[in-house]
Amino acid sequence: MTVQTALSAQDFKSDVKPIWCPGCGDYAVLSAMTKALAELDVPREQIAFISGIGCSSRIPAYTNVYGFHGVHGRALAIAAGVKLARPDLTVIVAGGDGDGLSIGGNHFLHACRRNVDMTYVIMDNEVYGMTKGQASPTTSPDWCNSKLTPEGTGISPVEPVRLALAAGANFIARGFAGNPAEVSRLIVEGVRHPGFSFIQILSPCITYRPEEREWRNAVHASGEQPAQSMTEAMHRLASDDGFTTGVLFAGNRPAFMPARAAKATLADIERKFVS
Ligand SMILES: Cc1ncc(C[n+]2csc(CCOP(=O)(O)OP(=O)(O)O)c2C)c(N)n1
Ligand code: SF4
Repeated sequence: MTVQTALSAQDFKSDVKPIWCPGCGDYAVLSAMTKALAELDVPREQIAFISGIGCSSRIPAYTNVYGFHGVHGRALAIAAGVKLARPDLTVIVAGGDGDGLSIGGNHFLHACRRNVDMTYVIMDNEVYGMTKGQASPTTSPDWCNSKLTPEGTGISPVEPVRLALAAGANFIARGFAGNPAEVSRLIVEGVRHPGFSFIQILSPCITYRPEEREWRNAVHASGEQPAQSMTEAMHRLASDDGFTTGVLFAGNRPAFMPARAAKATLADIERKFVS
């Protein structure tokens, strides 16, 4: 890969054609992501885009940067390793609510707490899309999937931004796939903010949750400056309806970076691999 800068959003799209269902919210997230990558103006070879497994986790394949389509629920562990080994890289992680909050829930907590400098995007459709429509941790308790949970799950859903705040994430935002310009801005801000940035993107699964098309009528911009203290953010999020978009919290915790990791050069890492 040659070193280049000042690329357009189109330059960050790969030749691989997405196989998402027509109308899936993830198309808009991809478009917002490539626009954000262009705006960040980081050379392509300096970006690592890491995901788990799920429809949404296919996204790195559709971008023209280094990518790793990993193991279900383990994207954050891989990403933290990449960032600690190569602090010079811009590390972005993406996946679904099932990938990140169910099988990957433990890793999510500790990524927030550890505060490694990377940006995590959850494309939240409140369902397992890839495996044909099971309830996920963000599914509301009364959603009736006739085959699997005919009477709903009856379980309180996880609220990802509240969870992220309680666990220590340093930047928290929410976007909606129907507003890709805002999503793009949130990604840029998340990447530029030091430490662990978490962005929940409400991204409708039109196949298994067609009613999510109505999210467009529910979302509303926060209209406030991001909360800067945890207390203020907790206070605001206590009355959040789950559809407020924008940067919800911007903290000032220093990013985790052990001195030993920051000193390793690419040559050091190569030496370790061959020895
Ligand atoms: C270890 C493991 N367990 C289960 C699966 C099956 N599996 C693949 S994707 C997925 C859930 C996907 O849901 P989500 O992360 O919300 O992404 P979406 O497809 O909705 O974008 C599951 C359970 C798997 N691939 N690996
Ligand atoms: S099943 Fe849902 S999440 Fe998966 S591609 Fe189709 S619309 Fe998107």
